[in-house]
Amino acid sequence: MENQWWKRAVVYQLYPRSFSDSNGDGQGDLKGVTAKLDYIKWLGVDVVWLCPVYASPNADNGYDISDYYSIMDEMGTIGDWEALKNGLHSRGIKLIMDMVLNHTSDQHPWFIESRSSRDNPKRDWYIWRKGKPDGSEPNNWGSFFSPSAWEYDEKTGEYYLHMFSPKQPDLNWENPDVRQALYNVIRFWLDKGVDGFRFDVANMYSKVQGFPEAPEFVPGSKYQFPIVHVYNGPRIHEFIQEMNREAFAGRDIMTVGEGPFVTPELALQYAGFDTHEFDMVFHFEHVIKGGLWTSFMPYDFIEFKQTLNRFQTTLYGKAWNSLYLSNHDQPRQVSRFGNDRKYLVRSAKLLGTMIHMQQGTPYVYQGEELGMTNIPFTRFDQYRDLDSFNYIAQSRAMGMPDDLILSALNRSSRDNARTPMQWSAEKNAGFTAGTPWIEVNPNYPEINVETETGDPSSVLNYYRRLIRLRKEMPVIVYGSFIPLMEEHPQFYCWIREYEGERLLVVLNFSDTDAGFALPEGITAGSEKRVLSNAGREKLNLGSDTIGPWEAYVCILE
Ligand code: ISL
Ligand code: CA
Repeated sequence: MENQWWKRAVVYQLYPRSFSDSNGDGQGDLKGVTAKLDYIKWLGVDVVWLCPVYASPNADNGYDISDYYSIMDEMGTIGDWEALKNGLHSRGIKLIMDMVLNHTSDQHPWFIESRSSRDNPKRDWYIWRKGKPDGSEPNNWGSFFSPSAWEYDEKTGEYYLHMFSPKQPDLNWENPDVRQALYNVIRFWLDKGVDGFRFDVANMYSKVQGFPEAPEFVPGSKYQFPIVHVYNGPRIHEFIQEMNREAFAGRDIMTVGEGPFVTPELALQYAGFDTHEFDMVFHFEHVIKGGLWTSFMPYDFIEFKQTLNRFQTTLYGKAWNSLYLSNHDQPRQVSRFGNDRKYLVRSAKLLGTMIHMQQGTPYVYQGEELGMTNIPFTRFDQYRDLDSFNYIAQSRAMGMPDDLILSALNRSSRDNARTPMQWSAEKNAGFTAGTPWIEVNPNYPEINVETETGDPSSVLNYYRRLIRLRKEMPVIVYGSFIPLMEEHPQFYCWIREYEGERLLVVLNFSDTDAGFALPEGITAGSEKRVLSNAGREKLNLGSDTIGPWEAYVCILE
């Protein structure tokens, strides 16, 4: 069990559209990524997760696939992809691909056929339903990227289901031919030498058939997110086990399923050591507590700790955690959970320490290792994401004033995470010689790879240390997790324990000093420093003062 490579690995999530542009068209591409492989190697990560690069009209930046077997024009060619894969492999880095199997683009030939007539053989590959007798949608289901989850199709007089945008029709997983076609896709990429997959919304494949009305989720809204009908549906484990068996069992790969609304108990099933589903899941409980679009609200620190601690302790020895605060759908972590003004560097390091010292596989989202922040857009037309546009339209319809909408977007929009990677202090942060598809964050002259590489006290060099430590200390990979001071309003602390070795992690999540004392019942004579983000040499275990956003890690002796 302990020799699976993905347990010891650190994954780097790469959003290629915003990483590096090789030809000056303003969009990142595969050649751009290949040109930066020495940086990725130097960082020390073991795996790259590449967000979708398949053929796509890009309604949702590649999460709307029109051909699973080819590369989108803007990204390059299949030859460019091979060069990237070989470049990674020759450096000892694995490549995992993003797999979007819940839906396709409406431009996918399967859907074009499906919508062509009611008796087309591919009709049943998607989810078509008649409207209600009054002609309205089949039910009240709301989509994540538009009000209704149903789109009316004039030609055949029926509605199709799209849990995301109307350009992303949901596949009908009840149809075994659909499942086989998707397993072929997985096998194709495995045969090309990929080392695993991140499965997009992997707990949405099975929907409650009969399509009942959704209970109220957003009070008073005409359309409601059918959380209970589309997530963790009745056949979900059967489908995932079948996919595991038929498409990838026996291969030495890693799989991670994206799972909004996955509880620790469900994670035991999705990512159990012997459940034959995925190696791990991304749960969302610490980032969308209670629902969607909550990232613009201040978060509840105690609840945040409890949530993460519950995953840590419930999964230990039975299933594997994935560790993240950031990805391409979430605002920048230092802006949301840290202090991106007065304590930018300190709090960025503290958040990295939190992720890397917990039990599971850590994911670093591009730019996180620099301490990249949310972007201070002042106008709607600076935004690019369809989710942001949907939010603007729906909020305006509800009568919300524009300045409030803008301030919510500033804190929550997915575009915060999608601004170009900041390579240097040169024009456009060194991302492109042309005009970037989305504006570069104006803080790039200070926050960038080149400047931070040369600064031993940078966030970047701290991340390199975090990544290296995992290789050197088995307790970080395999240790159990013992939460401490769970009710403390400033501290997030825990102990990891493995083969008699104990690692103490002390994090002050606040702008003020906090008084530390090792809780009663925990005995230690002394401690030996492993890591500090504040130049601390020693910690007095009986009584000490921990500064704002200070992180300290030590071995208890
Ligand atoms: O971003 C969200 C809401 O603001 C999330 O609910 C997001 O839609 C959810 O995490 C699913 O995300 C994945 O599937 C989407 C795609 O847009 C995201 O980029 C992807 O990560 C549809 O494919
Ligand atoms: Ca380009």
